[in-house]
Amino acid sequence: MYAQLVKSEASAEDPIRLAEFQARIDRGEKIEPKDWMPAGYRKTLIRQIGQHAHSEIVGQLPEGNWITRAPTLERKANLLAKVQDEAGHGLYLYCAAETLGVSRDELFEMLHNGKMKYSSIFNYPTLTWADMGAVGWLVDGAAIMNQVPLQRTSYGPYARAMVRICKEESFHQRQGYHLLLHMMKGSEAQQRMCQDALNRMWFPALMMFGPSDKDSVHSAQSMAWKIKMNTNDELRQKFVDETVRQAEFLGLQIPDDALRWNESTGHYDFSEPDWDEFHDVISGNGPCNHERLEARKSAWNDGAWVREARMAHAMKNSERRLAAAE
Ligand code: BYC
Repeated sequence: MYAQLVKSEASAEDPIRLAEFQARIDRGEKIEPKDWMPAGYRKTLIRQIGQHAHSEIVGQLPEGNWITRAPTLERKANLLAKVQDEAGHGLYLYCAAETLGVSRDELFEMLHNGKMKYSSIFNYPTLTWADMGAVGWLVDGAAIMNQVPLQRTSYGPYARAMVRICKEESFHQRQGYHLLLHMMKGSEAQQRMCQDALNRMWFPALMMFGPSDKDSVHSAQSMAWKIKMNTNDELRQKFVDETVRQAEFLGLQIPDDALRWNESTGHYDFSEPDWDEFHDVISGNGPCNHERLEARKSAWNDGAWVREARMAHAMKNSERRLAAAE
């Protein structure tokens, strides 16, 4: 459905219309669903918002795995609330994507057949309880760094969805950090578990910001359209600068020998992630890609009866309303 929309828009694009659209973006105006937009703008938004929505619901899986094993009732309640929040974020984002003319079914189909991506980070396993802390601290921390500027993105429904998401992400980040603070006051075995979680998650967290700027395919156009507000490297650097101090406070060591404060730039220097590993993971060959996708596909298939029952109920209701009107 949306493919046809994009095609017809592309054929109707003339330079004056494109220039007017760009002028609106440059003036900082929000673009709303019924406004005219270039086909590429619509397509890029569907790709980014869709990928973001998929990341939220796939992101429930590594943490959902630990709800039954949380060590206290309070931790269990926190984790449960966080995982439920991620489902909510998925819903706001799918709704924002739908305003662009793509249906929820089309988005799920593209997730299931591998045409659309979700964040690379969720293809790594969560092996210990300390991973729940590291996910909150690093993964939600990276998400906040990326998403706070998106509250000012040019597409109205996306910008508005991001406001609530960011508020909730900051609770998520703090619950992760609090969990690690608590464990770091515990036994040596618990402290080792925290360090091990950081060792495994540090570079995958850096990969969440996408390839380095020189290899980023979409950044230049997305920034001109204010779909993205910062480059991948700018946000990665900001994340490193803030996270190093948080690691020091926890008493944890960032697993990077090249990490050091650079007086002249006013930032930390750090090692690049292994980009071959990144490309492997985003092309479907990470440690948990298969498991994650299978879990999403089964959830979709197992829920078919609910969707059918709701459709049947809606049909009956509308038939009743029609009969009453006659
Ligand atoms: N994982 O030209 P580039 C969350 C793909 S947090 C997978 O730089 P772009 C959550 C990219 O899609 C995560 N794929 O792309 C947190 C493109 O491939 P296609 C979700 C990645 O779009 C806690 C290709 O690489 N957040 O939800 O300008 C708990 C070239 O890259 C990744 C968002 O999605 C990656 N890490 O920039 C639960 C935020 N990086 O599409 C949930 C919004 C790159 O051409 N998204 N690729 O096949 C963005 O800001 C941007 O889409 C990115 C990538 C910075 C991620």
